[in-house]
Amino acid sequence: MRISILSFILIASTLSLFSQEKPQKQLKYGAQRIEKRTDKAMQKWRSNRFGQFVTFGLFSVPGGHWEGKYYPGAAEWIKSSAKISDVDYDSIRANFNPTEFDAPGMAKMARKMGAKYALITTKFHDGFCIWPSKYTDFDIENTPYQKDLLKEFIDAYNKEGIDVVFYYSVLDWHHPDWRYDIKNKSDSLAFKRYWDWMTNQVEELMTNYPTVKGFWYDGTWDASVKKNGNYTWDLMKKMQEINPRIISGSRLRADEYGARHFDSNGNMMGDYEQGWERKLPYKRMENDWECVMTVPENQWGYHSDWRGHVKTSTEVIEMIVGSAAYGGNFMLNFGPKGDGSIRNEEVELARKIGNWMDENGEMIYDCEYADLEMQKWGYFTRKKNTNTVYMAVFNVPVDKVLKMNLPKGVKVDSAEFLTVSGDVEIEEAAKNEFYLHIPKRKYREPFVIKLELSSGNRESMFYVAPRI
Ligand code: FHN
Repeated sequence: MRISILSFILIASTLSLFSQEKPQKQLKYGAQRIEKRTDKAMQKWRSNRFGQFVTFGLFSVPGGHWEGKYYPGAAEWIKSSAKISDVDYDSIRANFNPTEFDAPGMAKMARKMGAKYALITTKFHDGFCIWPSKYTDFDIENTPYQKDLLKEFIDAYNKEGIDVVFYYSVLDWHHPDWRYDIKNKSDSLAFKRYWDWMTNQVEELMTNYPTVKGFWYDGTWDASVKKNGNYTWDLMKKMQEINPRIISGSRLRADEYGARHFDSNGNMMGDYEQGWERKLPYKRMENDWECVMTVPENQWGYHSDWRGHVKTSTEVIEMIVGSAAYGGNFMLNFGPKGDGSIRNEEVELARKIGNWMDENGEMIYDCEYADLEMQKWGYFTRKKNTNTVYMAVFNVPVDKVLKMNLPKGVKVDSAEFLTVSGDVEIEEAAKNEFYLHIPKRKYREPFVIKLELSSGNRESMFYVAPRI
């Protein structure tokens, strides 16, 4: 008896220990808000769902080769991987002349691919700026090209109705005041100078290109940034002062304890989760999020010699769908060549994706997580704040029967192919279980079925979409 009382006390105290909420820290530089942003700018960002990432800069010239040697790593890192001296790297700048950079052509290609927003590397880790910056000579103005490439890009993309976001690397291999860590007073002073310089550049970008919708910061993982979380807060506030609608991902931020992306209380810092690089969550997400993806395994800047697996259009389409299905955005990277032209593989890929998006984009744009049990044949998305649900079918069962379990009381009122011909027959096979019979033939491409769902006699619909 004594033992059982003792064990009871032990179990009870253990349980109460687990049920206790983690003590929250008082943070000065943590998350700015807990809930999602609801303003128009963020709603637009969210409804975009699919975008184009453009990685372009001096590194696009060597394209993964230096002094006759092939470097298999990410081509945009060649300065670091080939240990190129500052002087040698600067010789690329002195000859940089991307005369084939056809911004209007690229923008048209992006629009036809279905991209609703685009991202471009304004300054990569190498520190080179693709706009004429009054804060550095290491910029496009000091190349044979001379013209403002960033302006060409943003004007052309905006003209095609595409929003533009700026990639900006905080890490800077070129600036003398950049520090990886802060070990003494002099590091601290240098890093402060660097941060002020960088803030000026951001202000310059926001002032000179006022239609920019957001900033995509990168290279924020070093100790210098983590030890100065307040700087990241200040930069965020500065941007909001200039443009209250500006959107910034979680990569910029660190709190006073050095926690990145999510503060020490677990709350996201920034407007969307920016950690999904070359991977997707494939689960319900609390926050807005975005995946950025390369075409080969890990090449962002132009590499003349792609080795290993190169993604097919079907794979990419599945990722676009897989992102929308879990309430996220998807960005596909393009790495123009050193002369500014786009490689054929990327042109072809964009064309194939565009064909599919043109017919099926209805299930991507302005769509959200459907809150339905995903099935082996593919993914559900749901048109925002409606009971219109889409099924994207990637794996067609041999018997051509698409099964689904729906929440209690939910019914399939109608089901029809979005673009392929033929009828879809609805069978209510069991309680909460529906079978869709599709024509018995070969399906060569992923296809979409549009459903109208209802909750029968129940008063409320099966899912009350959050009004975001
Ligand atoms: O180091 C970069 C890399 O080159 C590329 O730009 C990616 C894109 O998300 N970001 C960094 C690594 O996280």
